[in-house]
Amino acid sequence: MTTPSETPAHRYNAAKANEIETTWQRYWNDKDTFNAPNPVGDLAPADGQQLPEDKLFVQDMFPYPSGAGLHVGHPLGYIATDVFARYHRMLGKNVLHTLGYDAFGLPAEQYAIQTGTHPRTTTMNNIENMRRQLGSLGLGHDRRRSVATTDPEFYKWTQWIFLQIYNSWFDEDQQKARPIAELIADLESGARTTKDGRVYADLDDVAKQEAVDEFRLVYRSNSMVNWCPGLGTVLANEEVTADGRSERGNFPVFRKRLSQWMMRITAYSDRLLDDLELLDWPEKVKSMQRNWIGRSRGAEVDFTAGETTIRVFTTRADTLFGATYMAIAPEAELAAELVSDEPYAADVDQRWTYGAASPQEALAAYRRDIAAKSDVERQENKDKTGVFLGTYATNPVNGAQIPIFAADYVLAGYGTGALMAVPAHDERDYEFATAFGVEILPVLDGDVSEQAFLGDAAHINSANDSGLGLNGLGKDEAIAATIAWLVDNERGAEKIQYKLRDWLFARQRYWGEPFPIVYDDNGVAHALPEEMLPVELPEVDDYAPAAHDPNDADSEPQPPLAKVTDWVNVELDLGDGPRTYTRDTNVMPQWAGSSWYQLRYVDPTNDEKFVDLDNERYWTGPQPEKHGADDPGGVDLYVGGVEHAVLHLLYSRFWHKVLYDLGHVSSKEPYRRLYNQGYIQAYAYTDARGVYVPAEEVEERDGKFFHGDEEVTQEYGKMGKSLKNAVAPDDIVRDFGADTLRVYEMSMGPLDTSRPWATKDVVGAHRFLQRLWRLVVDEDTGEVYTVDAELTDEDNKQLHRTIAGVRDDYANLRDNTVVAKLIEYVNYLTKTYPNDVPLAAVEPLVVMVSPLAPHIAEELWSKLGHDETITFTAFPTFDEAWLVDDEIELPVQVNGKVKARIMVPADAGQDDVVAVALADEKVAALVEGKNLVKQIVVPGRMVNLVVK
Ligand code: ANZ
Repeated sequence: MTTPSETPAHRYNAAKANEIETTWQRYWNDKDTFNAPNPVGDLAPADGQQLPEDKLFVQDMFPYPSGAGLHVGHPLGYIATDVFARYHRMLGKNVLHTLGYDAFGLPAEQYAIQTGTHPRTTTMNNIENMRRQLGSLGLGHDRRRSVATTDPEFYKWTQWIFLQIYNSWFDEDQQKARPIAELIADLESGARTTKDGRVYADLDDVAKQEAVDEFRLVYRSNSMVNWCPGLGTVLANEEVTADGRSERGNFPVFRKRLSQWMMRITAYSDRLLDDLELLDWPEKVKSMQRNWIGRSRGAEVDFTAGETTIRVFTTRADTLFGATYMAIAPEAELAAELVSDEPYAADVDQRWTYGAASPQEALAAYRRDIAAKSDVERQENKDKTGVFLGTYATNPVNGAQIPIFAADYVLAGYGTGALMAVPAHDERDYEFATAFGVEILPVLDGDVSEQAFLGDAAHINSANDSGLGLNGLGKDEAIAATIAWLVDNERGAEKIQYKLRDWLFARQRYWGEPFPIVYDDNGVAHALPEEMLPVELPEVDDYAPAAHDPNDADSEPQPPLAKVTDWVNVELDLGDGPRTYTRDTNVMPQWAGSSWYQLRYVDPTNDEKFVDLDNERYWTGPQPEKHGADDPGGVDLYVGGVEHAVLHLLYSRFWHKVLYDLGHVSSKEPYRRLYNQGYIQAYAYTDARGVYVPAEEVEERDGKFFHGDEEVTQEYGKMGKSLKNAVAPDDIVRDFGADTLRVYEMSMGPLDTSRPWATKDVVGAHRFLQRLWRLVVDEDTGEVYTVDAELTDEDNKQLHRTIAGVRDDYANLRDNTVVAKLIEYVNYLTKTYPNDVPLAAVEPLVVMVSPLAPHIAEELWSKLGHDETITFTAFPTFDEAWLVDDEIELPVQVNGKVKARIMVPADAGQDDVVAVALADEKVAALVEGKNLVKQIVVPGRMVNLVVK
């Protein structure tokens, strides 16, 4: 935007806005305006001054410092939290608000592999760029608290927390984590036995260590992972395509059992589920967490096949009489145990044999074919597959002999990895039974001719000679009766099952936190003592994991760190003299740092502890007086996208609970209140080939869209570089100023809904700020217009209403309606006082504007004669008296129909109201010459006149 020569010298335009913004951003930086003091430690006030008891900790979800920089969609939440933080500073609260960087991860590493640039260099550059972009928006962050997960001073504590978790076990009786030393003491004294019931004292040293390891909250396990030899790494399920290849590179992916670090999050299933009740979170997110944890109540039932017991988990024990086959996860040990070593009988159904001569061959071929399928695929595939194992099981309730299959819709990792199939009443079993010609036997009184009957109905065909009779019973009674019978006959028990799996906690990559673990000559793992932290990432020249023959399923991952032999092999004294060890060469997954960063914000420079308990208690401790007796504590407001509903928010709750159990924090939960902001979306345009064209070059003509002469197709959705529709905040700041961008983004609609970006609408927000400026400042001279006049009653009414409404809106994150109310008030003042606005009307306005548009507010505030920043000025209060309407409108009914509306004083008596009604022209005409037989006044609501 250029400034034509006739433009007044002191007009609020882009140039003016940029000048003001630079000035105030520098001021805030120089004065450390947004530094929030701590009770104790480095960040405590120097003079020992008391902190305000009232505090607010507001936090944005941790961004990844991407090389692409920010587009205008990213700061939506950051602006909203800044407005919220600024508002609360004006209420006298000590406000903690900062922003750090979740900076480990794949993009920097991929870039390093391609270019040889150290990921730290890339990461630091990206952080620098983001800081600059965010700084230009005037976000009031405490910069001392801005951490990056990649800083050794930060990841030292990530490793320390890992060790806390590693050195703990979960006491089922107390339902909490306890130090592993307490377990060892119990084992040594004989108060407890090992997991498999052995006496600890009888074991040798290695067996002792193994027995203890089985209890730890961090453990190594052989688990199935997606191994991609071509990329040299294991992949997450989301990184594998439907046909079992890597999303990146299109290499084959194999399901492989690998020894991996796991975290025992499942120990916390009940607490993670039950404590959701304590949280002020969107119901949607709570229910996503509930589903993810997936607690089902059911029963375990034992079937037998020869010597072998097949234990299944079922939520419908009441349907046992309808079990007509069993299905086992193909990769389960049990399948190998049960498979017959005889060839298939000559009369076996051909559909059951997988084209093989024997069950063993069939199972082997089947296992190979499904190795690459993901769990989701296996569950959702309607075309059921499987192989008959050549053996039969005995149904415990009626002795029926039912065939046993291996089928991939049974998951190895859920329940017992085996199920009793009741095709009549389970959709997946129905599909399988239909495909394989297995009997479908109804045990509920419903139609099963076309599909499984899933409704509720009385039981049929369900009785045996040994005291179990379910016929005629409903579901709950029948389940209870069956379980009681199973328990009496020692064939089963009640069981609670969870969907939640333990957390696979290792990656074979470079750019992550190294594990504080070394192995001795016997391969026994040792946790490093605290003094040896951080274990720093070694410098390397080659960031790539060792590649393998892409088709070699038997190859083993060799992480990049394994190549750094002089780092891997170390001599350490772990208490028994110097010895040589080898380091663990995995790194932690990207979720590690974000699982606890809020605690570091609280005490970022503490080098004695990850957070001092006094500081933690002040910022995130429970506040029963304020939030009720059940308050778990935690960050006061956490704002971010709903895409983090499960993983991040479940992992951080888990870590927090362990830290709570061990006494390191006073809060039970990391985030007391969660708010999901919507997204800024945008139109994108594709040409005839389906290729994106730059959105800013597209023109609309007669409802059609053109790029040059070519008509293009409009889509609506995400904003991003690849869609060529990203708008950089830098451009909007340059063309309008940061305050305009802030006001525009906040005014687009309710914060929790998504909205389309429209650069052409930004000017509306800019004009509002221009009007505000003009109300106070003479555009020609730069002098202020304000006068020391008394406010009229109408002025007071407008002002106090605005204050009341705006306070309520700010407190509830309704910044869009704040903007609407401020616009209205500015318009009122502009009309009433074009160039002599009373100071008493305009000072509170400037204060009210300041959370939204802090730079212009600071400038006006200083023009109005204040020397100090507006940041801590008390937010205006209102007088209730000005909120009551002195006149109200009432409808007047004559013989039941509304005929007129009258204005009466709010406190008018009944007789006065009737008098005003009768004086109304229309009413008078209707009443004239008639008898007024009844007059009813419903105060504040209406007048009803009956005439004859
Ligand atoms: C018999 C039955 C009859 C079942 C019926 C359901 C309906 P939720 O509720 O999700 O916990 N199941 C058990 N183990 C399985 C595994 N490893 N892979 C796939 N499915 C498995 O699911 C529990 C039900 O899922 C169990 O109850 C079992 O089928 C199946 F009319 O048993 B049911």
